[in-house]
Amino acid sequence: MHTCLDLLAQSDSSLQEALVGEMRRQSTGIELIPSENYTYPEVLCLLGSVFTNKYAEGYPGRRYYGGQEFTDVIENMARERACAVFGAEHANVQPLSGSPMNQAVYLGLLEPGDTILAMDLSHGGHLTHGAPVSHMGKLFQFIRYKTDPATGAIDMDEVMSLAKKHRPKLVLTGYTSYPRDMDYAAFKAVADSVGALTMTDASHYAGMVAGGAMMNPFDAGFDVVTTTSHKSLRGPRGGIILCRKDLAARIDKSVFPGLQGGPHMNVIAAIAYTMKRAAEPAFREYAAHVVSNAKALAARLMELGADLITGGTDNHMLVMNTQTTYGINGREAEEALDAAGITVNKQIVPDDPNPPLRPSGIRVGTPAATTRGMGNSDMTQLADWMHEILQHPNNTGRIAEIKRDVEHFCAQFPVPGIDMTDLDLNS
Ligand code: DSN
Repeated sequence: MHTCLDLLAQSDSSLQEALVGEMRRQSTGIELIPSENYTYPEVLCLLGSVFTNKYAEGYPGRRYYGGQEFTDVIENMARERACAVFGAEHANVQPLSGSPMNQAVYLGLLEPGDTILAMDLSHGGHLTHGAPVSHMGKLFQFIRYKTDPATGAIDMDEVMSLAKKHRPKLVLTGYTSYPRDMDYAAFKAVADSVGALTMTDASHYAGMVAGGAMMNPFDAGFDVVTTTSHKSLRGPRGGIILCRKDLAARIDKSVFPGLQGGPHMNVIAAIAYTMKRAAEPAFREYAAHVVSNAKALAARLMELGADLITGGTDNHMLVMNTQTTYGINGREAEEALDAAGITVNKQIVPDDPNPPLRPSGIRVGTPAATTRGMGNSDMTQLADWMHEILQHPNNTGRIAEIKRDVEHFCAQFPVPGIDMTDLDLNS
């Protein structure tokens, strides 16, 4: 980052100051938002590369502008590597991020007004899975399945009965706030029983699928898998649609020219790099470690009395009901932890009686902490700090002490891509 900081020092010192501030925040605090991660230094380099200058509407070999000899190389590389990592027949790496990625699938494979069976937002689904406030929720007829109140797990009997009743054209799995793996074979059976297509939005857990630590929906015969590239995969902020070969033309046409214009070629270069890393043996170790860290964190928090949705985790995240555990809402919990340099996000829980900006819980995840090299015993320390803070969220003196301990602890775990000597610049 030297060049960037040096350049900004000459031309925009206010921006340089904010950048150094963010670098310091990321280095001295513990990132536990399950959808965040620290990307590779090579990804930061490619994002800031001259590929950002290039327009490349179309696809490799079929572009609407000249000068594509290198953009074609990187896009083909990204597509081929993504197919190899996930065992897919076709990949589209142009979606600008997660929302257009999912929209492109619905618009490419369905007609407006068609029915989609997907997970309810408050039970862990995503806005693009048909929340009434989303444009997709207005354009398509979404039927929402929920989790079983007794276990917190998806109720497959309910999924089957909703499918029989509403006969969806698409059965959608995937989540942003649910701490378990999916029974893809059961979802496929539901879809087959009504002749529906199957899709998983694996954005949160694609890193664990790539690394073999969670199940791969294609093994159960799924038609489409979507994923953002910046969460557990550690890549740039982008989207990838993986699908069967016979759906490829409809998907590609839906992304461009249906929904988007020029692809972000700097992001596609970075996705190519991310897929190379995801295929390496070290990534398998990383994926397993993310899950073992989440289990260690969950185990210690539960030992201390935490009420976790589904009573634990099989993936990279846990969802805690802070209202029932500590008598505080998710916003109060998020703010108290933030004051100690521990970053989580407030989260609605199933059928939450509270509104989204003051929900009943928080979401906690381990991809970023694992990237920094934190291990199972570090998770115990983290849980102990979290418990103490959440028990006494107004004890500002003690929280300030914990913040100092957190900073000291974090100094052992450098953030990839951040040179600590840069942080002295504006201190
Ligand atoms: N914002 C992402 C998440 O945190 O889960 C999903 O889009």
